[in-house]
Amino acid sequence: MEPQPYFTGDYPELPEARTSFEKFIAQISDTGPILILCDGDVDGLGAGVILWELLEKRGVKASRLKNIHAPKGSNAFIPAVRDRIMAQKPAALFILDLGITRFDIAPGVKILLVDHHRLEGQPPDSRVITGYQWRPVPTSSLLTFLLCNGQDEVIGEAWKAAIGNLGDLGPEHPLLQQAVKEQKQKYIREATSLLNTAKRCSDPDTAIPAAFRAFLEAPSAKAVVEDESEDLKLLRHFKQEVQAELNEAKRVAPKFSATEKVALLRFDSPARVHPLLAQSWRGRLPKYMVMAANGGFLPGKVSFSMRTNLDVNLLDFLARHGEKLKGVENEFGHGHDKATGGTLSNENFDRLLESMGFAKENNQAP
Ligand SMILES: [Mn+2]
Repeated sequence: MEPQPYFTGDYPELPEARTSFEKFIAQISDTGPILILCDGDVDGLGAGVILWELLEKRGVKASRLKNIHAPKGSNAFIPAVRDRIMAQKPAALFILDLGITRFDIAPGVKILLVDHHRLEGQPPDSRVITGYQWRPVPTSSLLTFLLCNGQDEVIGEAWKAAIGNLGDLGPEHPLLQQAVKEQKQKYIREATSLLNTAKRCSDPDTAIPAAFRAFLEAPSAKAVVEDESEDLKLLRHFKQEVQAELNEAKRVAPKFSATEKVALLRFDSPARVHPLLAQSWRGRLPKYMVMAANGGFLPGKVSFSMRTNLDVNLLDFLARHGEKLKGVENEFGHGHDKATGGTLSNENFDRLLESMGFAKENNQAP
C-alpha cells in the first residue's frame, strides 16, 4: 500500500462499524473456544493481539482464546484451514487481515471478518467489517484498534496497532502517533522489522506462532527489541536468514516483456522475500509493473509479488492475463490495487508469463 496523508479525524463509517462489532461480540456464547485467525504479517498480528486483549478485558478467559494461521504460502480460505477450525468446535471465529472470499470456511460458526483488502464475496452467514472503501484506507491493525477502542479499553495497545499500521504503510492516526512518540520511533521500527520476519522466513509455521506470543506478551516495543525470550531469539535468527536471502535476490537482473510494461525478477529462495524485492525495484523502475517471482518458496510452485508506481490496477491486470489459467481460483490476484501477487503451479506460471509477453526461457531462475 501507498503511504497515506496525515489523517486527523475519525472515519464517518466508524460508529456504524463499531455497532456491528459490538453486536457480534454480544452474541458469543459463554463457553467454547474463540478462534482468532489472522495474517502472519505485523498488520495481521497487531490486529490479532489487540482483539485478544479486548476479549480478555471483557472477561473472556485466556484459556478460551486460540490463535491460528494459514500454513506456509497458503491462503486462509482452503479446506485444510476449515478442517482445523471445525476440529476445535469454536463458539466464534474472527478472521483478520486475510482478505474475504465466499469460501464456506466454518459452516454454522459465528464469524466476523475484519479487513482492508478488496472484497470478493463473503462466507455464508458471516459478518464483515472492511475498510477497503474508507478514505484513507485503514490497515487491519488500525481498523481493529478503532473498533476495539470505542470505550478506551485498549488504549494501552495503541503501540501494537502502530506497529501493524507501519508494517502495511497505513495512514497516520493521532492515537497511534502518540503511542509511537511514547515508545520511541526507533523501537517501533525495529520491533516492526523483527515481527515481520515471521511470515517472511523459510519456516513461518514455527515463526508466526512465536511472533504472536511475543507480541501479545510484550510490555513495550523496546521489550520486543531487547528481551531474550526463546520466541524473540528465534525471530532474530530468522531475521538474519531473511536479510541474507534478500541480499542474494537483489543481485538478479530484471527482464522485460515484449508486449506489456512488466519487469520480471525471477529467482529461487526458501524465504518469502519476493514482496520485499518487488517493493525495492518499484522505485527504480517507475515506468513498469514490477513482478518478483520466487520458485523456491513452495515446491513445484512459483510465488510472486507485483508492485507498481504506474497508474494501473494490478488486480485487473492480473485478472485479464489469468483468464486462461485453469484451477487457480483463490491462488492469485488478491489484495490491493497497487500491491498484489499469488502462487501458481510452474505450468500455470509459464502460461501467465507467456500471456504477459515473456519468452519461455525467462521462466526459470538464472
Ligand atoms: Mn494488512
